[in-house]
Amino acid sequence: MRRTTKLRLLLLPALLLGLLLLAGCGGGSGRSTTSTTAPSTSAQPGTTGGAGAGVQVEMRGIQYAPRRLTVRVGQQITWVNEDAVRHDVQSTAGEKIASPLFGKGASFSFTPMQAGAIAYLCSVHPGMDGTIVVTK
Ligand SMILES: [Cu+2]
Repeated sequence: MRRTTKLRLLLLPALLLGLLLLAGCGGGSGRSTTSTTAPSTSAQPGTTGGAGAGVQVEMRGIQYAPRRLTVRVGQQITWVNEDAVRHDVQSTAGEKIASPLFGKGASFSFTPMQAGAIAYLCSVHPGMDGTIVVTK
């Protein structure tokens, strides 16, 4: 008898908790997780070449590579799509970049004219984004 009571005392909170969890799950359905804007991994030396030489960003595997790039004012950046799906380049901060969507093998070029940071993304693929740091 005593044993049963004890067991019930233990079971009841567990049961209630279970119900709460179930209710919580049911109510919150349909919400997709938004892409976490992960702080981009600390600057890797993305800069290549000297004055005037353009730099290339590959669009591969639904990512920009390199994701973070440092260029100089006036240095041309060319995005090349290596994926079978179309991508674009749309800036969200800094100098304005707005490319059309383009498919495999196509490219888009942009030459920054101001120092500063440019954040950009692909309007099609959540989480596909990049940063350009433009130095003088
Ligand atoms: Cu894309």
